[in-house]
Amino acid sequence: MLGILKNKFTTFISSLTKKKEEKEEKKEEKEVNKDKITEGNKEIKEEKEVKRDIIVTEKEQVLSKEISSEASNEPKEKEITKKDEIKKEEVNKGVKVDLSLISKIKGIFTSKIKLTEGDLNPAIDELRMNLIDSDVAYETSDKICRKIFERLKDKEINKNEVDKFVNKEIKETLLEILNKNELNMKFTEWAKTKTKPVKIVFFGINGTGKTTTIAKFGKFLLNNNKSVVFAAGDTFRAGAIEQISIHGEKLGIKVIKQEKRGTDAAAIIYDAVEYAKAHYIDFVFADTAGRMQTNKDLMNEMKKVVKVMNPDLKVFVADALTGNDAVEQAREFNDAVGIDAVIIAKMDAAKGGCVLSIAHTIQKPIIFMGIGQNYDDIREFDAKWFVDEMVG
Ligand SMILES: Nc1nc2c(ncn2[C@@H]2O[C@H](COP(=O)(O)OP(=O)(O)OP(=O)(O)O)[C@@H](O)[C@H]2O)c(=O)[nH]1
Ligand SMILES: [Mg+2]
Repeated sequence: MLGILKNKFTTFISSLTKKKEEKEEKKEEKEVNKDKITEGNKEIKEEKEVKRDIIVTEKEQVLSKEISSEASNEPKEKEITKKDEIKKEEVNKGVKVDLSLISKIKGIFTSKIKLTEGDLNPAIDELRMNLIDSDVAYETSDKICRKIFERLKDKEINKNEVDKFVNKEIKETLLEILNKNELNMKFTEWAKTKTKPVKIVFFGINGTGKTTTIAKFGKFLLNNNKSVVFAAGDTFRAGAIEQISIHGEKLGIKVIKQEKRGTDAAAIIYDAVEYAKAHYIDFVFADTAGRMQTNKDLMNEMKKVVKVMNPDLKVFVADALTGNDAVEQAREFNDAVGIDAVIIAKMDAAKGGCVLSIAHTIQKPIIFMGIGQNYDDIREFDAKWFVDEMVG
């Protein structure tokens, strides 16, 4: 599901690591060449010195022979001492090479590298394009990239830990975006802080997955030993009342409804809340008609529902497949009634980028994800899990 996004981040990390490695290799190559040149120069110099010493020794010998007519052992001794020195130099030369080798090997494990602006810019530009390609809105991609750039710029990192470091910084950046979460706890924990019945209304445009999500969410609560009642608040679309009734029947959940299409949605939802109070039911879920943010009448109906129901949670159901449109819709619904939380449906079929965009744009918690068409295809949103899935 998040494979594509994951690819983008791993490409980014490995491109940075590779770039750094290539640079380091070139640097090492240059150093080795420099060493070779220095070593060569040294050898030439030493050779010259040895030659000069030998000439000097020969000259000394001639001179000493000239000065003293008596045969003396001195020049021979001198010759032996010189030979020893030459040998010593050769041994020293060998030790020097060994030492530089050891320090080089050690350097591979300990030396640090710096991620410069020059290293980062092309990789960040590519990451930005890749995120946009994965349905992350431009604004959000840019924000993520700028944050990552600031975190990485001029950081000194152990050479063999570049990928680990970059990976950690990306994850922290994404968590910062996703953790703008006022629920900030598991849904069931949050629900315990509310008085019974906990009232939740679901909004969104046509076909995003509201009714299916209500059914799956209801099943989730039943699994957690909670009771729930549905309000058939979509009185606009033909077949909507029947659709939620069928779900209710299959799951054994009571549905409060008016058979007649066009009935006041707020009145049905009010009845459902009264029913829950009278029967000590834990939750009331109100379905609503799908609406375009441009449809004034339906948007006004939504405001009326909010006024009458006074919900504990106004949930926006986003369709992950609509990418950037979902972000725009979330913003407009939020402006109209103030969204408290988001459920992202159809994540099983989407690239997943809209999770980041919605969290960043409306700064509201994502509480659940729809991951298929069966009742059990819903999971509580966990930012850490999501980020681990994305970045690896
Ligand atoms: N693959 C997949 N399909 C989903 C998911 N959630 C909902 N759907 C499908 O999306 C379609 C629309 O779902 P509904 O629940 O009817 O959407 P709605 O928002 O209530 O639509 P309206 O009532 O017309 O506004 C259905 O075919 C669902 O099976 C999901 O998580 N994954
Ligand atoms: Mg519906």
